[in-house]
Amino acid sequence: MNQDVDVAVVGAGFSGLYLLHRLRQAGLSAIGLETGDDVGGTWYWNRYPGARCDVPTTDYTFSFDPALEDAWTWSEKYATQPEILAYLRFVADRYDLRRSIRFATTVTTATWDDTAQRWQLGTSNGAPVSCRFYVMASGCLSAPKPPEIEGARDFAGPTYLTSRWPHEGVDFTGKRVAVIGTGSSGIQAIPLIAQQASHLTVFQRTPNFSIPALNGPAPAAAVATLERDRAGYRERARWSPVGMPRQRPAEYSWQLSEAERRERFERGWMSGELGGLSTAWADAVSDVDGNALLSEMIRGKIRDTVTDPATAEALCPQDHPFGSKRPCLDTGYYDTYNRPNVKLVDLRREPIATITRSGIRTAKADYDVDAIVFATGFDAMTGAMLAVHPMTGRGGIKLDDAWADGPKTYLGLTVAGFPNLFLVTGPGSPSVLANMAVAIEQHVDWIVDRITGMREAGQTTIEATETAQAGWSRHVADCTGLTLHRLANTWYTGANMRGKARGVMPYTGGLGAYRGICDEVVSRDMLGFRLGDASGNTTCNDGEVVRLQPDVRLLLAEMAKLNLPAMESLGADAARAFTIQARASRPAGRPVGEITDGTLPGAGGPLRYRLYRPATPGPHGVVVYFHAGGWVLGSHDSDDPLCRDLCRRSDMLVVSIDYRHAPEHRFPAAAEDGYAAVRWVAQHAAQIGGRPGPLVVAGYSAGGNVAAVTCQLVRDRGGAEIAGQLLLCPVTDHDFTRPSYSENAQGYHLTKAMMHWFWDLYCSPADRSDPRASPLRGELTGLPPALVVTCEFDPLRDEGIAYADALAAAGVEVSQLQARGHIHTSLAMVDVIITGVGARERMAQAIRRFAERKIR
Ligand code: N01
Repeated sequence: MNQDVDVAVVGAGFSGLYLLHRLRQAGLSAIGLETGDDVGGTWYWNRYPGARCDVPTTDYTFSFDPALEDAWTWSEKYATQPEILAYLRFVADRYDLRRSIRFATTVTTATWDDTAQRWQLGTSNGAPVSCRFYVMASGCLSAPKPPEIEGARDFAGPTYLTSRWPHEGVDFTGKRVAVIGTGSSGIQAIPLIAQQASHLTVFQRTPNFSIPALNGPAPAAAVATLERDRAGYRERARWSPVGMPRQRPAEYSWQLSEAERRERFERGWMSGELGGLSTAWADAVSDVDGNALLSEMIRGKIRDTVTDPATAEALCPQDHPFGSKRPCLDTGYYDTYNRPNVKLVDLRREPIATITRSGIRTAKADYDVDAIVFATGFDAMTGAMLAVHPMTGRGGIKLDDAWADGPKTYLGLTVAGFPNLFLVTGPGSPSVLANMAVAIEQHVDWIVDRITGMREAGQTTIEATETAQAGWSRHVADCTGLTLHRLANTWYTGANMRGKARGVMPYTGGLGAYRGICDEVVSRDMLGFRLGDASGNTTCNDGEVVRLQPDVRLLLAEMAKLNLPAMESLGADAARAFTIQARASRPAGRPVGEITDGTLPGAGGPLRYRLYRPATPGPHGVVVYFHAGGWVLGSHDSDDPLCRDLCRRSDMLVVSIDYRHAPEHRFPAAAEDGYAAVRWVAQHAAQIGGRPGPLVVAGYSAGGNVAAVTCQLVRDRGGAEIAGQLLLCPVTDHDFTRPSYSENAQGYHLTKAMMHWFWDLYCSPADRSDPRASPLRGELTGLPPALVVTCEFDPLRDEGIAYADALAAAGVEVSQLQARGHIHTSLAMVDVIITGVGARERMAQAIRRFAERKIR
């Protein structure tokens, strides 16, 4: 006989408990299925010495019921496992949840019955379960990684897994103990085991970054902040990137002096919070250079603490940036290696050969021990879900086949092909990168709201579409590009498991942004879901919820809040003043070797230029650069961050020209100045410290127009040799009928109305077909090689592509970079739009290659 319920919930940890509570409140029948014999989830199993949370208890707690918060007081800043388990038992009792949970019960199989529109679950204990909705609340770190070390079964003494620790505890007094693994579990357990054991040998394969937890009572300031406005604090947490309201720094590492960086580092180190260091400066965990400074300071702390230099060096992580792998919080971890009874074995120098009857044999020695502790981690994020085997969706599809190349989900909540299955904190959701308590509440609320909403609408099935899921995978990957997680081999990427597909599994775009996206899916008529009723009728608003790059999306959202006036309504002078003011708020560009200003003769009088010289010894190849601004706005320094970036990445000298602007100087002033400037730079390359010979010409937007026109003029009139042209989102034509003008007419910074305004100020309609205004209409043969960069959400996209296609048709060597998810302005926003890094690198490589090919 089946047990029939509306919803089956697998797991009775934080997620399962809150789910059962909400489902019951909603009047749905539900059963919890839990392998353990009590509630607690990860806090039920991980009872090793030293186990604590690494998110402060002021944050690591349920927030759905203020009365619950009043009823419970945490005793420490970071609670121990017994206290967290006691809290979860308290929650289960308070809401009388145990009566809905079948303990000591593992879900063995799960099968979708398309006719009944129900899931059928096989269980290890008791009746099978038939449910309309099936929710895996089984945790991200709950399936232990099998010990994969040869000989593990041969050891004569006891072995322990940190994640399956005996309930009665273990007494290591007088014992020689080995600990294998130095992740969070190992790093928490090692100091306590060292205090008890007669001797401890730690077998470390990869050192981790760890910072002192400085545990104690919850800090008074944190408690006061919370108590002053608890509801407001919790709400800010829900919309914050990591589920904890914390200040984010505005300053980048290169804007701070060494002393300022040191001061911030020490403050972060003494904060006793993981976020204390990752927010030391704006690029601490998003940029390799900003991170290297931080990582080295942490290594300095390790060297200062550990007295034996060789041990200290072995403990210093060198193979991954801080934060790319989950950093640890510890209590006396590094000090432990100064104890006479502790030895570190560096498995990079002497790998484990086998475990023997009496201990561990490495490539260099035998270490005899009485007990072995495996702190070797988990089959993270997917392990517990795939442990339900088989999990069979619509048409017989198996989850392990669907995920053979890595997990694919929509929002980390659902899987195409698996109707009415929900995952709590599944792969593709912020989960382990956020405060789990807050992440879980968001997921549970979203799931229960969908189920109740469907009940009201008479719907019985919900399933993600393939389109939505593929779009989500792309967005998750785009977000990954904003972080350094891709640079480390970790359980985040599946790299800790032999044979597991690789890829960053959690959503790195931030919890607040993610919450907004989940809400958007609902407000856009359940975008990307197919909903059905009992008669087989379905509705589906198919599509991708996020098509912009994640940082572009955030930028546009922030700009929308500012409610800025339309540029074209301001008049040229006010628009100029406005853009100068706006520029002042952006990050200063990174240092280059030298920046100098000068003047050169233009077509109608002197023009200012700014010269960016690399820090490397010259002479350097030369790029003449024309700035953006619709022929109306900007100057030789207005694209400063982009010019610095091009200079640094290409190792070339960049000369940015302040060509004349409209409406004071209308067409063809800008074009003629472009030609004059290139000719002058070509003739004076050596004088300004550049390498004489062919130049590269580059330009962005209207500057791209000037660059393209200049190349045509130089071909026709001579006066310089051009090795190549870089055209970033160039204006190439005056035709407003191309699709990108209607698709991206507004909402993406540069608008169609602005382009009309720019054209009107610059060039009368009668002149617009002149190739000096619309280079697409000119003769294109014999032009220098080009890289044309276009952005997907730019009104100018299609004319850029048209120009590249026309160049190719005319026999010009041309490559295109079509930047997906970017807007007209995003690639120039260095250090703001991080996802533009790849495109900026490609542009720099291209100009360098143009120049080098000509030299050879
Ligand atoms: O597991 P891990 P964990 N031979 O995978 C090593 C959360 N957590 O249980 O890196 C030798 O991080 C492995 O070496 P390597 C937290 O999110 C939170 O410690 O693969 N060594 C590594 O050193 C955390 O990140 C809390 O080279 C082997 C270690 O074992 C996550 O859980 C507390 C090996 C495994 O580290 C996982 O942490 C605890 C082998 N064959 C955990 N196989 C808090 O809240 C593996 N290793 C504080």
